[in-house]
Amino acid sequence: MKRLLILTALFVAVFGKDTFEGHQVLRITAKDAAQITLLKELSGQEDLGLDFWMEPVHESSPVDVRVPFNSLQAVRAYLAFNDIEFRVMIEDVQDLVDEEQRRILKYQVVSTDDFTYSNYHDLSTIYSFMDMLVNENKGFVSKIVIGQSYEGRPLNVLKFSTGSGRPGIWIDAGIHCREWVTQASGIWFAKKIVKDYRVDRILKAILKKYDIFLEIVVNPDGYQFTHTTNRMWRKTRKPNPGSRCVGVDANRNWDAGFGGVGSSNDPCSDIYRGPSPHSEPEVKAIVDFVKSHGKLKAFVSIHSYSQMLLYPYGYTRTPAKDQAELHKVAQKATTKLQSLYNTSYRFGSITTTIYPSSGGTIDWTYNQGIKYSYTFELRDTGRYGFLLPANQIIPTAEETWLALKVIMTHTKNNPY
Ligand code: 0X9
Ligand code: ZN
Repeated sequence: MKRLLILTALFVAVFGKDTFEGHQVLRITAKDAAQITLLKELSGQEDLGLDFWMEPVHESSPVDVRVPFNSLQAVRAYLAFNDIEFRVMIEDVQDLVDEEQRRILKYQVVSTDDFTYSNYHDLSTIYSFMDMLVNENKGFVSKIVIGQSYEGRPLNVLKFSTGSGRPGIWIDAGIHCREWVTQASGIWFAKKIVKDYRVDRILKAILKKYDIFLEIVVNPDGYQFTHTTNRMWRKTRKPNPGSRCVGVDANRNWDAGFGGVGSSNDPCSDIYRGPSPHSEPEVKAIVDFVKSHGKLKAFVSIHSYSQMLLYPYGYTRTPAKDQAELHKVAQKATTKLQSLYNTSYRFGSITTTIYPSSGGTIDWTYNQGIKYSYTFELRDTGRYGFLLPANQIIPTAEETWLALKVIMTHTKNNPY
């Protein structure tokens, strides 16, 4: 094993890429609040380098954590000593990362018909995909640049429109850059829309009244970083003054209960909220767009993983004013989703279904008056987590699309 570690260090030095050799993902099941407290203490031990894929918040939901090889013994001992149950979900994280890398094709695509939707792609390939789609569908698809990322990349939004002066429906993906199935699904949705908008009666009816806006890569700097340097990166890439740690959790950065429960003021935390609301250019760009558009009627922000459809709120236990309606629509959408491949989804408010978390996207959009504000957590439930194999991209996107159409149709049928 020592040789392996030396090799690993060498690999990082030569290729500049973090490796996850020997890292395991453990699923920890806390029995009670006391054990949750013990897990929170564990997560505060920065030297262990733990990466919580699911935060320890309440004993009702398990906690997934990536444990570096060097910390495995200590973590296992800590869990055993405190009589906390766990099992291994991923034996060796690097094996999955390697497999994923092998499948990423580096090739020049000339049309969106040649594009491989069943693969993950790097940022430049996704950006060329968008340009190709726009060129192939002039008059229907256009690209709007809503701002620039911290590192100066364009923040591209695709607009699908068959008329002018219409209200809009917003869909975004990839605010957490390591959730690769979300950007990949976004690409598939874009192509699906251009293939179907003349022939699918449901989509046609939606586009007769609404424009659709799709931001496939909300966090491009982070996405690039997950390809070049650290596959497990979650946050933005802006340095934090006075800290050696980089980045903000863009899903804690919105002005909705900012700084409250389920967020951190520690720049080294993966749920660091940032110095102030909308401090991240990637968030501010959407905020400005939402305000200047003024007529968005549905807002769907796509994450992974855990198979859930969530509505506000995350920062408070107080039910949203429209909870009953949001709940009914979520039920209908998840039923439709399940009808395709029998993928089962839980649904409900963020606080009661996943965990309390403040400063999240859809709490802000809901408070702006966008009633149909939803967050998806796509596949899976933890077998692969953020490393969902590429052969699940298309089925994931297909089933999610059915749910999206339910939400969009409900929005169309219930104008406000
Ligand atoms: O913690 C999160 O940001 C989300 N889970 S994830 O594994 N994709 O990171 C849940 C967020 C719930 N949504 C809001 N608080 N808006
Ligand atoms: Zn996420």
